[in-house]
Amino acid sequence: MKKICFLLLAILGQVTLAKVSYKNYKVYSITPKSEHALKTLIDLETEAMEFSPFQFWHGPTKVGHEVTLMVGPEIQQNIKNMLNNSDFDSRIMMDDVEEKINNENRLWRSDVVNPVNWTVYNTLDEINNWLESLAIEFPSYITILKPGKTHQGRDIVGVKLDFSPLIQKQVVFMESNIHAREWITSAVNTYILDQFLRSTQTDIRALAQKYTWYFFPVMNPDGFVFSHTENRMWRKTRTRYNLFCYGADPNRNWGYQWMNGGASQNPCSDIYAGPRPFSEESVEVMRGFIANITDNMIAYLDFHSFSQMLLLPYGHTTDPLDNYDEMMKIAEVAMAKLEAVHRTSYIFGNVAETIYIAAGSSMDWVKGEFKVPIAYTYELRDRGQFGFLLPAEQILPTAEETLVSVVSIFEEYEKLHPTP
Ligand code: 0X9
Ligand code: ZN
Repeated sequence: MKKICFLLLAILGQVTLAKVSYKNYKVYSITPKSEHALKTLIDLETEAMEFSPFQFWHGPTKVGHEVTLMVGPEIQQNIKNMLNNSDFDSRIMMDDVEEKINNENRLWRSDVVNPVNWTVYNTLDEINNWLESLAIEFPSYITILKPGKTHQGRDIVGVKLDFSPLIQKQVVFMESNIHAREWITSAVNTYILDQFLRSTQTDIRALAQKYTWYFFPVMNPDGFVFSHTENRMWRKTRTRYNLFCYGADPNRNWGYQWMNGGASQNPCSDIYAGPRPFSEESVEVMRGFIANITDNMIAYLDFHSFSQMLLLPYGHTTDPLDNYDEMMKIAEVAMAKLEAVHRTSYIFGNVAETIYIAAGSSMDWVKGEFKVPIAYTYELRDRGQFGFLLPAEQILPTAEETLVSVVSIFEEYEKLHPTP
């Protein structure tokens, strides 16, 4: 009996204390070719628990649509058996996830006071300290914002950038890292902010000065810290929902078409929508903040990874938006400009059509409630070679090409709606 208790304690200790290892985890790209194959994948997804030795990076949606599945060594053989069937197309995308995690940040890390330089991925403290340093360096233009706290008591930190605070302008909101593990997204967001402050390029200067900007590089600080310290593949918030499972998906928790497709009521699922809309403190805080600045909001951009896509609302339906044609036209030009920088190709279109049905996102809430004219979700690099574990040497090129496309979005919009 004593022995068993000891063993149990040891296992629990493993589970709660040690950093999760993904040694010998593989990532499969799988395409279900029949309804039966699709159902097998959906059943597997429903089974997923917090400590299951597998995790969907992109969940099953429909026949013919690619799924990304990470698989631990203990069930490798079972998955192989499952896939050994003409109902599935499959290939291995990644051989050892832990090796990719170890290589992700391997560049030289400077020990100067300010380590945000887009050659490594930064921690929450580093990002927040950097934002504070901008407020000191550019006191006339930058205001630090702390609209409230997360479930674990962390500040959600953002900045307002305004080059002419006395003149009222339209507002743009830029969010990233609502999903914890998508580290490239806050790196790109902070790069854009930095360029708006320092670039001497005329098109960038003109854009920066034209609007009032809100940057929130880390929308989900609790999850982000957890993805740095405990589990690199963490996606959700950190609210405890039962004995084993934590977190709701903060991009399924917003109160527009909540739970209307592509979301789950299982607290152990990676797309758990939460017990009710705005149940997550961080989401509730940002709802209050954003609702106060929408009067004059012209654009809402949110950054995710990975897949190389530019997505238009909505996530619950394939019905076109009121300004669908315009949004598609702008996307086409912006993605061509993006591709011209480093030959990175993007696809674009409605969320539900291009990626999958997904209701309850921040972008859909902003678009649905406030009819903000420009609303896009980026799925940044790559297409799956590294997935969420994009090597740090790709931060700068990813950020450069994304900035070019952001400039283009606003230029194209201006052409369609010239300001007098
Ligand atoms: O599933 C998501 O939340 C996003 N993809 S990710 O792989 N980064 O998790 C897609 C968001 C789709 N956006 C809307 N529903 N508007
Ligand atoms: Zn995401």
